[in-house]
Amino acid sequence: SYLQVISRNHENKDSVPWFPRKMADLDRFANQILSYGSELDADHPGFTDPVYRARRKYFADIAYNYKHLVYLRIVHPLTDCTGFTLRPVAGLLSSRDFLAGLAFRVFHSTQYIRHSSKPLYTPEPDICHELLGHAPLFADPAFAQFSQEIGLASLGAPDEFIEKLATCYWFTVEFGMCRQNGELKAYGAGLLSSFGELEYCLSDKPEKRPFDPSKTCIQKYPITEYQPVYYVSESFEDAKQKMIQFASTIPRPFSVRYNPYTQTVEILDSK
Ligand code: TIH
Ligand code: FE2
Repeated sequence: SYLQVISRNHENKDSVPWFPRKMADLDRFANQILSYGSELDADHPGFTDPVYRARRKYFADIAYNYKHLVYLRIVHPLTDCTGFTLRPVAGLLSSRDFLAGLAFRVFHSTQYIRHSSKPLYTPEPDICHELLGHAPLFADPAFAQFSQEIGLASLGAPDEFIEKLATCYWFTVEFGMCRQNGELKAYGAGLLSSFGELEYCLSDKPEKRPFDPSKTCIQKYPITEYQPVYYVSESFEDAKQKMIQFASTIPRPFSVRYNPYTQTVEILDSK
């Protein structure tokens, strides 16, 4: 069956890339971060600050050694509302691994704080971004479902679709805007945690387009400056329906369903 062709390195192009099937499988991601969270580039505002660097390393080491169920569960309000949990990560994950976490309602989170010399905007996520930006949204049931749909769609998907899903994630979960009672609002975590960009996105400087996954998924975007384009959803419910529709166009020889009782991904044979 296709299960035999699920492999970690995609030796053969018809094989399905490996993906986590149970919660503890997420422990594997710790060893495959793309860069360690305490290695700062020379242009990072904290580069020449030894106290800041020591603290970054302290947090990265804790995250690196984190195992499912070993640490006490934190952020109870999140868990109570939607079952979403935050899991520390020691550095940047690949899009594939990061999105896979969402299928389990697990959000991989940084722990360090931005350098105090640049409070209004930082190009890298930090604890202000995770807690002020992401946590409140993951406590919303419709938004939690929307996020999990992106995660489920990513499991075993071909690389080109991972990139498209990551782009949809960027323009919704990170930089999404929506309408509420006719008013334009920001809900993306990158906007909520950046006082600078929040003000900018609500001005008439950037372009705003309606969220449509099949178009949004190919939009290029900068990662170190304010976004030139934002995508606007009618509601989280509407965004979710559009995502589900888009996910159904991803070629995959099976479909998946999350079983919350066992915290496992079930594979359904026929699509
Ligand atoms: N730019 C955001 C902030 O300053 O809070 C942080 C990030 C959003 C998305 C990626 S990093
Ligand atoms: Fe984020």
